[in-house]
Amino acid sequence: MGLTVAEKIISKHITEGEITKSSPISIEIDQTLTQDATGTMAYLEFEAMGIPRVKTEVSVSYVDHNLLQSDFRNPDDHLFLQSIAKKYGIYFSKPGNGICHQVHLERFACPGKTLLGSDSHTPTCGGMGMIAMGAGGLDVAMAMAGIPFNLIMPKIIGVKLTSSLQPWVSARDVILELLRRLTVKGGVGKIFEYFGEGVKTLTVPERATICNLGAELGATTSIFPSDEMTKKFLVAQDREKDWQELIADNDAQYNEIIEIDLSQLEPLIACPSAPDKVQKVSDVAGQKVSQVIVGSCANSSYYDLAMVSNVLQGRSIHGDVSFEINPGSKQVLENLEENGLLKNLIKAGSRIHQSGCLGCIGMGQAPATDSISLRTVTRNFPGRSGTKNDQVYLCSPQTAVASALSGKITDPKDLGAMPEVELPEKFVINDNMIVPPSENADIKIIRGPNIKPLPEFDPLPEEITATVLLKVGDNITTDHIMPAGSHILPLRSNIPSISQYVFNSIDPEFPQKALAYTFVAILGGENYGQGSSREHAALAPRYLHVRIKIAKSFARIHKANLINFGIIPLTLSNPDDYDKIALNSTINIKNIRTLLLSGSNEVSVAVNETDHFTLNADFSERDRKILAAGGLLSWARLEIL
Ligand code: MIC
Ligand code: SF4
Repeated sequence: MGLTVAEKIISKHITEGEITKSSPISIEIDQTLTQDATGTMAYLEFEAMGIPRVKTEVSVSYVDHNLLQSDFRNPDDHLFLQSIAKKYGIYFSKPGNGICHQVHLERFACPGKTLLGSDSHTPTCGGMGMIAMGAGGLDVAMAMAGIPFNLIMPKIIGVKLTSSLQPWVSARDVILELLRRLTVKGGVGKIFEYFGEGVKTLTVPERATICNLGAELGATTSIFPSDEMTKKFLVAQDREKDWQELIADNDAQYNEIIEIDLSQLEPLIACPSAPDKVQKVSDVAGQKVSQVIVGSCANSSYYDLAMVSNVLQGRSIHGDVSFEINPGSKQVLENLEENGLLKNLIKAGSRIHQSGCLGCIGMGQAPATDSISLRTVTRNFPGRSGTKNDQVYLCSPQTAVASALSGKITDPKDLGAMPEVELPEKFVINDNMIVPPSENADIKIIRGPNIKPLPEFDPLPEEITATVLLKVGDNITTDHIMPAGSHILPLRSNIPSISQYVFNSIDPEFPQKALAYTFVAILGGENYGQGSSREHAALAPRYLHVRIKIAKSFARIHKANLINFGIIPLTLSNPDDYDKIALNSTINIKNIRTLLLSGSNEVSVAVNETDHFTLNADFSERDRKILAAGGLLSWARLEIL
């Protein structure tokens, strides 16, 4: 039987398990990436392993999330990251060089390779024909130490693209269409592999946009083949040597096939406050907008900003709109300048910021009260923009610029003929903001006073009696659990301090209450922990004595992070039991350690000493040992390091 592209890459990298769906597998990781917000912790974890130099082919440390040096803490983190990179054999992408996924796609991504990144949008590089996955920082630290990555072999969904996009309809609309059809939990446990004639019409950055936002489906990753289009992009990046053809065999079998006729798509938009609340732009057109942002790892490539520039030529942004450009990378900015495209942006009245995540993660650019903000960013979870009750809509750069011109949500087709965008045959390449690792390992690590050591955690006891201190509904995001934004991001390397913000928007008293108990439990609904890969959403609750999470279902990366930090994620065997467990109930699980280690798939809990429920304990053998040891680092120290 023939193989899909994903299966071809996985079979070259597999070290344990079978390439059949649902089998636990381990795969070798060729490349890693970290960003500053998850990276400081990942490198503290890597240091704790005592390995002298990374064992990957390429590891890159990016600084893109927190660029706001409002006091010493942020620049201290940057220096820490730079010195660690030098010492351990890691490339360092300086603050201002761009968003990790955009820069990685331009300068490091290679067809056929595996990439693990401590950021949930790592699948962006699937646009280059690689298996690129998001994970918690500790999993990335393990990969840097040469330890294979463990996951459950996902289902492979073939997405057949036919025909080609109409003018003004973009790659963004392709993935918005999938989000409309499948919702934010429709991709859990799946790889989306694109094939069909329509694929050939999409450039690598367009493919990257689609793979990037596959993360919002909850997918493990998304992937395109590596073909002539891929070669063209690599030639333009002066990296032709990295190209190899990689296409699915004719008789490859997908677990399921979804078809999208590109010519039938219209401009789409995700309404507040979830990436899957998708409607046609024409159905919500006419609402007044006060802020429009083109940026983020989803949509700030050269093509995106060149399109915006061409649309703006000879025009002016509407008087009531703040129009902001967050370029994906310095390369994008430099090439716009080289090709005379920056001037249209400036003349039209755009606010041009440095390359980075910025408002996408609430680092500035908060919208005004009761106003609509239209963004090309990845997520519009409630409050993520930094404003309470925000109204953030997500759309393509084409829809964004059309709306910035008219002052209201506008279908770009209303602008008449779409301008052509010419992609450079060769980009201007200037890697002077990427610092290569040092050959000399005798480097002093610079550690500012805000960088605190990793907390140590106890092994799992035999019996747990925990209090349910929080009961939440479906689709709780890691932004709810461990918020980001300009006050909180500087604390990412200081667990005692950052833990004070856990569940801040749901129950600001949670941290104080939790510390008063020995064990705390949390009850959630479906898709608990969707969104960001931030391991702080597991690490900080663990610091606050959370030891059990019970939910109807969990998002993949969050579940892995919970296990990595010794919090037991259990699912309700009967979802109706959710209503029977009240806030402040006491939960008792006897023999938990023995049950887990014996491979039992079920545990019985006593609620308030009277009711008894069965919970599913769906774990691999390795997960069980990690939970018993109290977390991945303790287990690794015992068994593999
Ligand atoms: C995000 O988009 O939510 C982030 C910020 O990039 C996160 C990482 C983080 O919280 O540091 C992600 O997607 O993993
Ligand atoms: Fe940065 Fe936003 Fe992309 Fe996350 S989603 S990596 S915050 S640009």
